[in-house]
Amino acid sequence: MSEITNESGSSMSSDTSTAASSSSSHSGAATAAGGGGEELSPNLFKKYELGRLLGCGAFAKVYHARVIRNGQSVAIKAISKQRIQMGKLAANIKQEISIMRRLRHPHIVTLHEVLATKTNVYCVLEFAKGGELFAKIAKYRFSEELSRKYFQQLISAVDYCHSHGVFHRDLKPENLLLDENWDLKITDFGLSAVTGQTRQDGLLHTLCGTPAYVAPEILAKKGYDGAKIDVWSCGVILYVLNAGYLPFNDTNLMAMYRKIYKGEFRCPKWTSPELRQFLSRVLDPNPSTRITIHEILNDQWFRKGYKDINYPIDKQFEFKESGDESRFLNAFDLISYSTGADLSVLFDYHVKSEMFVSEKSPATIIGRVEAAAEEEGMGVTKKGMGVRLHGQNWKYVIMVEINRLTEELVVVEVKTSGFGRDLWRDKFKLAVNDLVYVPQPSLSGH
Ligand code: ISQ
Repeated sequence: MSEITNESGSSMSSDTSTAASSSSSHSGAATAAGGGGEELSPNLFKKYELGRLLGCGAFAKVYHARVIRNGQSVAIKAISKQRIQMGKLAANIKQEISIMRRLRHPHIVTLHEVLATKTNVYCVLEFAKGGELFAKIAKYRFSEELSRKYFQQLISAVDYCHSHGVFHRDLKPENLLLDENWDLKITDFGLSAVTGQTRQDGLLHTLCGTPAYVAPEILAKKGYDGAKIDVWSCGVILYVLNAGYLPFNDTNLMAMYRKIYKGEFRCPKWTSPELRQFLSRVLDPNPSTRITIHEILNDQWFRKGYKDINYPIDKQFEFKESGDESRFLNAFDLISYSTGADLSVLFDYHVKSEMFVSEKSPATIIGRVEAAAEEEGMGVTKKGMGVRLHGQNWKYVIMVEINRLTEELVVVEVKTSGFGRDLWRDKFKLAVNDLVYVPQPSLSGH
């Protein structure tokens, strides 16, 4: 028997660690495993009957489930606590949960409740019966009207998020689901940032997002405006809805980045002149001239058939307001850290990557890195257009790789592990700081 805690902090007992039995009425549930590989009972928390696996990512698995009391469908996201013990990631999950609790919109997947065992955290989510929008795009080519309808629903939800100080930052078709009416539902706020995370310059600084959807200013790694990032991703999504394929794509990652950087895309022949014109304003590589959400909401192409969406609150699942915003997080914290063991050492091999763009030559950048390595007494091994720095007999490593982005610019990717990460942050970053390219606002927008 293991202890289960619900979002209000109260406890109940349930057998969650036993291997799944054949009592499940859903095929595919019999050997369901939690986000951490834990075997889940098909009778989860004596409250949910676990069904088939809907999807899985690096840190979580999503299952279909039914509320035993009323048979209602839900999606349960099982997140491995062992994996989220890695300081920052734990903060991400907590942030995801607290963000989702604050958002109520017809086109955003609702978080019903959060439960936890010693090993997993379970987010009980609204079930989107229609599955991934992405799967539909792969099957059908959408008409301009249908593309516009989904884009309108997307923008309505994104506008709502932004007005609540929340930026998604990882919008892509895979994060867009459809409900039983084939209406849009946005999910996965694991990478989103709240306004409070900006630095003094008011810009966000975490490298995030999926390459094909990443905005050019993220590549520049000089801080960016979360709202403009989301507008860019919405533009990529609109392009995919209309074309059925990505606007910026290449088997070579650097070639793809180059196209993103230049905002270089071609619309398929069936694209109307109005949509072409609109896309060029959304996929403007210059964030300062890129169309804003406010301007989108007033755009002629966008407004066709658009009715402002109301935000009805689903009373059945409405959270009881305790007036104490930290109550839930306290309960979550307690469970998260109650295993007692410091597992961070387990994840020391975990490699983290960050990038910056530079106008300097690879030789200049490598020279600067090597000089700093010498000061730190680290070993240096040259590798292609890059260098590997190692300390304490390769116990910690910093890998610096350089790739050309344009004729003038290179992308420097820095991979760190263990103590190497601290060293890069505290010593090396300072040594290369003045080599980082700062984009100049252009008047033409390109
Ligand atoms: C809701 N319904 C279907 C699939 C899902 C995947 C992730 C999160 C929520 C979901």
